[in-house]
Amino acid sequence: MKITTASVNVCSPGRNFTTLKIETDEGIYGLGDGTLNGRELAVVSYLREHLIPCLIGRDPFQIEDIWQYLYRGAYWRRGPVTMSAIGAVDMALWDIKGKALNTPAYNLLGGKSRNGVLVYAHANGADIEQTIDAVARQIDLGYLAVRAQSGIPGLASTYGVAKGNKPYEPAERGLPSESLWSTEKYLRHVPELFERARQQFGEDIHLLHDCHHRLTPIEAARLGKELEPYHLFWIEDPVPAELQEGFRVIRQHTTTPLATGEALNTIWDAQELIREQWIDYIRMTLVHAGGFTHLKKIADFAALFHVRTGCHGATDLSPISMGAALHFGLAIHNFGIQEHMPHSAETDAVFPHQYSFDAGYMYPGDAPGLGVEIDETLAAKYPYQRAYLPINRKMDGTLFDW
Ligand code: EZ4
Ligand code: CO
Repeated sequence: MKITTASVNVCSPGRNFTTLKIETDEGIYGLGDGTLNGRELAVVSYLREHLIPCLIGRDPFQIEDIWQYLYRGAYWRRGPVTMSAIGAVDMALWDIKGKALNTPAYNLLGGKSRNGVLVYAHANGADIEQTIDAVARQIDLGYLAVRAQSGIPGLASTYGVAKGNKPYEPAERGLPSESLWSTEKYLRHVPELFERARQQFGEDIHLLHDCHHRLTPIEAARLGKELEPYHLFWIEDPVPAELQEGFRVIRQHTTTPLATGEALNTIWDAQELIREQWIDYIRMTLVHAGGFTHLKKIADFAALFHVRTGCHGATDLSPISMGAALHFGLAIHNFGIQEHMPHSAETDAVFPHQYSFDAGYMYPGDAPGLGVEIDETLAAKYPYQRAYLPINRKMDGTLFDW
């Protein structure tokens, strides 16, 4: 089999998605997600100008060699743009191989290690009571694990909290919006939220929280300690993760489990975090971390150090990524949990898929390959629109982490 052509589709059914389609001389094609929220066209250009020309004529079954060719062969390595582009190619190649061998991708990864993929839902509200109501709604839908984010008194807006009862997930069209942040107000508020949540829901439900990179290590240590009585499943991204050693400080002070990695791209970004056992869950995704070929190596390395996966799965990743993540989560042994935000109806219509949710678990389906398609005619009705993630400043105007 040979790759004959490849093309990139960017559509915006509510938000932007980048899809790579690789076609072969046997009529089989594969799809990969290359979406990088707020920086989409950098990946599109990387694919169109630099990767696709290298793919034509290659045997799509030589996945490892193609991966190494694109990664090592560039000389310039790592980073979100490069790794998302390689991730899209890799996903599409696994899709082709599954279709060619007439088997779902999880079988190419070693087969099922479990019956279903535990997922966590998002719940948010303007204040604690509204957040508690939102958690209750997710439990009613059948979720066994829920991430809770609440508005903070004295702050007009914060990460994770939508205006009204809508699902939350930027980017926004137009130039970046700006919000104001106070770590002091945040740290006072969060333990109260989880005290209230445990009173309401008992111990059986898994509760999670995303700090979204906004604390210093010692602040995160304090939060982790104060949350210990409420037995969170994890706190996520307590600090920005460029400084892997920052996690050592947090770890010395708290038994609250730690998760990070949604903004990391290679094993080199996380190897100390994992080897030193400073985290419990690694959140890198197939799309932003070089596809199955690379994430499998990260997961296998993590397994040696009792670190499990907790892959990012917000709605800024396309349904192709979601489907792929479910094959991955079903197959690998050290799976922990998978993030799940349902996509909008428009997005689901553009990307018809085999995956499903039932009673807290998701299932990738048994279609060959990834089991996610794209309706190109419908996609064409939603042209790309520039959008940005928000900017965050401290109360005095200092630019801060969003
Ligand atoms: O902010 O995917 O856990 N989920 C997250 C997401 C990220 C977005 C960035 O594009 O942190 O909401
Ligand atoms: Co996050």
